[in-house]
This record gives sequence, C-alpha cells and structure tokens, in this order.
Amino acid sequence: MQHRQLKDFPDGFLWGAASAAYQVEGAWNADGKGESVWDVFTREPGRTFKGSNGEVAVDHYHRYAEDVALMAEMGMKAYRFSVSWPRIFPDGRGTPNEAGLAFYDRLIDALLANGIEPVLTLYHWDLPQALQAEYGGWEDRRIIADFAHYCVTLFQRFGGKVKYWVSLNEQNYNLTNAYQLGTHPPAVQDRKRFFCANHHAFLANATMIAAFRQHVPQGQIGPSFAYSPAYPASSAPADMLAFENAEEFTNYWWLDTYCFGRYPQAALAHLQAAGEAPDILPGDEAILRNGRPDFIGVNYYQTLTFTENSLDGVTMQRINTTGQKGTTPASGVPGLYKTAPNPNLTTTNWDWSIDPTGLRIGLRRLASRYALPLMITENGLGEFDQLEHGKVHDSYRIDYLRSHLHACREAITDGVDLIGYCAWSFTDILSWLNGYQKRYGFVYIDRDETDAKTLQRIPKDSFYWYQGVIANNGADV
Ligand code: BGP
Repeated sequence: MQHRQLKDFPDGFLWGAASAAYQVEGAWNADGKGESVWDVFTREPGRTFKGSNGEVAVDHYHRYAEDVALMAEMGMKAYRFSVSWPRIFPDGRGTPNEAGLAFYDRLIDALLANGIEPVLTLYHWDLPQALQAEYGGWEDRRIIADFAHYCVTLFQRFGGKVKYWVSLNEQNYNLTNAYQLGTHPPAVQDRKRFFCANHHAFLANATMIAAFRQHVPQGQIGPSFAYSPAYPASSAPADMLAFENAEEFTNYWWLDTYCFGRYPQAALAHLQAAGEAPDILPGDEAILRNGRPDFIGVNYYQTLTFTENSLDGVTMQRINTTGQKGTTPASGVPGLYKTAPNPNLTTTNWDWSIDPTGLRIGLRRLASRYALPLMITENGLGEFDQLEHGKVHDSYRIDYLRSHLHACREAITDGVDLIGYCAWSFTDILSWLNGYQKRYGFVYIDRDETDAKTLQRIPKDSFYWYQGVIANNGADV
C-alpha cells in the first residue's frame, strides 16, 4: 500500500519515552524497600554481563527531579515508568510501605506539574523475592491474589492522577527467559513449568484488570507485549507452516489470550498432546474473558524470520549479550520452527534486525485482529555510544527512530489507531543482561559496568532531534 500523502499524527499524541524501575532507580534497599528476584539473581556469578546489577543503576530514585526537568526541556508528553513491587510491599503483601508509595507520588506529581502524562507499568519483572521464596512466584496460584492486592493499592493511591496503566511488561519475553532459557530468575528450563507460570500470569493480569474497572473507571489499561512479527523464510509451504507455528506460539499465544480470553487452537492442541499444556481449571476461561484490555502496548524492536525445524532440530538458544555482531545462533522448537537470517535486513551489533516496515506490518496485524487502540510502549536502538568532548553524536539512533516513526505514520494512514509512542529509553539505563554498554537513551549517563562514576546526565544529539519532532507533532518524519 503506497500513499500519496500521509496523515498527521493525531492531536494529543503521547510523545514519550520509557524506563523500568530496576533499570533506572538504584536505591535497591532504601527507605524500606525489600529485595526483588533481580537483586538476588544478579549477585550470582555469571548471570549478567560483567556481573552488572541495578543496585545504583542510574540513581533515578534520588535524581528523578533532574530527570523530569530534562524531560520537560525535551517537551515530552508522556513518561512510561514502572513501580517496583518490593518497594511498596517489601514482603510481597501485607501493609504497604509508605515511603515507597511516597516516592512515586513525588515522581508523578513532578511529571504532572510539567504537563507530562504518567504511563504507569505495574510489573516490569522485579517480583518480590519473598514471594519467589515462599511459593515459587508465578508458579503458584497464590500470586493472583497477591498481585491483585498490590495493584489495587496502586489504583487507590494513584488512580486519581494516572490515566494510562500498563499491566504486565513483556510477560512473553520475561517468562520465556525465566522458564525456558534459564536466563532470567528463577533460571528454570522446563516447558511444562513455563506454560503453567505463564497461565497464572494471564489469570493475574485478567483479575487485576477486572479490579481496575472498579477502582479507576476513567482509566485505560493494557499489557506491554514484546512483539516480533514473524516472517516466513520463503514461500515454500514448509516455511509458511513454520511461520504459522511461530506466530501462534510466539505471538498469538499471548495476544489472543489477553484480547479474546482463549488460547489459539492449534498451539493448545500441540501442547496438550505433548503434555506441556497449562492446567486450565473450571472458571479460568471466564476470568480470562473478563480481562480484555483497553489498548495493546507494543514493544517493538525487530521482526523474526522462520523456517522449518525437524523433530531433532535446534532448541531455544540464548540471545547475544556481548554486542559481538554475528554471534547469535539459530533458535527454535523442534518440530515447530526455528529462526533464519533475513538477507533483506541489516542488524544491530546485538544481531537484532532493523526493520521499520516490520513495525508497520505488525501494527496493522494487531489493529485488524484485535480492533483495539495501540500504544508503542517501547522502540529503540541499543548501541555502543561514544562520549567525545562532552557530546554524543548518535546519528545512527536518529536514523533508527526516524524510520520507525515514519512507519508509525504510514500505519496511522493505513487506519491504525495509534495513541502514543514511547521510545526506549529516556536516559541510558541498565540493560538486564547486557550491562551498561548497550545504550538506548536520549541522555547519556556517565557510568559503566564496574564504576558508577559521576552519573552525570548529558543530552545526546538524538535528544535535540526528538525535541524537534515533538515540537512539530511529527510533521517531518
Ligand atoms: C525489553 C524490555 C526492556 C529493555 C528492552 C531492551 O525486552 O522490556 O526492559 O531492556 O527490551 O532490551 P535489552 O536491554 O536486552 O537490549
């Protein structure tokens, strides 16, 4: 579809940027905060790049006022951040920690005072360690009530001033790493346990959305999904089938369940035959159907291309966490699909394909299938940046963001109801497994894996570029 003229971004479009508590806040044990699973996991040798962790991160907990002032200078209209569950409930449940709630009050109030819409993520992976230790976190149905209690506490406290809420961030990516690859806590590799934990996360998500309707009736809520639209490696029927398998198992397994309240049929039948399906109890389907979101949050970085994979073929492989280009092996599920290179696309140094058209394709697929508004809750380029004479000339990041924003505009012209765009990330932050060398921010942070240095904030070239984009509502992208 080629357009002679593109539509403008709508009035009130949420031009933003995003972060997550563990990746920016630091202050890991300040003011009564409890431990999260990440506080414990990163202390174990060999888990993260050079043993990096979020104990200090970029010290946003203490420097949030300076960071919000920079957001205001940039003209940002929205800031997506997450609340740290163990900062509110050090033991996962019980009586809330007032000092933790007060921090987010200060942050939200500072955003609102600067005309920046807060977009609050309820869960970005930092589960209270107490709940992991007590009953295995997402593997036990007790998590559903504890998560609801935590969320309702936030609804009651912030519901009057926060309109946009993100329920679970990248349930698909986080739990795949946690229970299939063994690369996020609790570092398990077991498909049955994976689908079980994932089912509980769906139930927790839907239960909490039902509570949201009671407590924040004017608000909007949706999950953030790590969305890599699938391509077939060729038009050979075997590749097309592998592509269909990948779409069902890597995308629709989550999106259909969030939006339709049911699992995709072929994937469920396959798992039942393999003895890997989750236990679906009477009443679960009604809970899931009651949790339809108001919008879908889209975290888009890349498309993935798939080809057939024999029954004794490759299994799931770890991602590249070094930035050494070309070191990512094919990864897949035997008998279903495996990844293949796409010769039409270039990649980043971490082997993530760069594909703005894939974003347009993905937005259209979601809009057509689910008929919901979409918000891009993450999109960005992780790269090595160089600080030279106090400046960072990140023209490659500007190119990446501009081309993806252009794809957004094309999707809007195609009829997609896109309400916002949150670039990942505002400042440089800790990358979960990649340390501090894989930078995403508009604002450079003076620190590395081994030394927290000055933590000085230095706007990059992309900061001033995005400032201009926002000022003219994207008319030039
Ligand atoms: C998403 C996460 C973010 C962020 C981003 C970049 O999966 O929601 O928290 O980390 O990806 O990923 P990475 O840091 O691995 O490059």
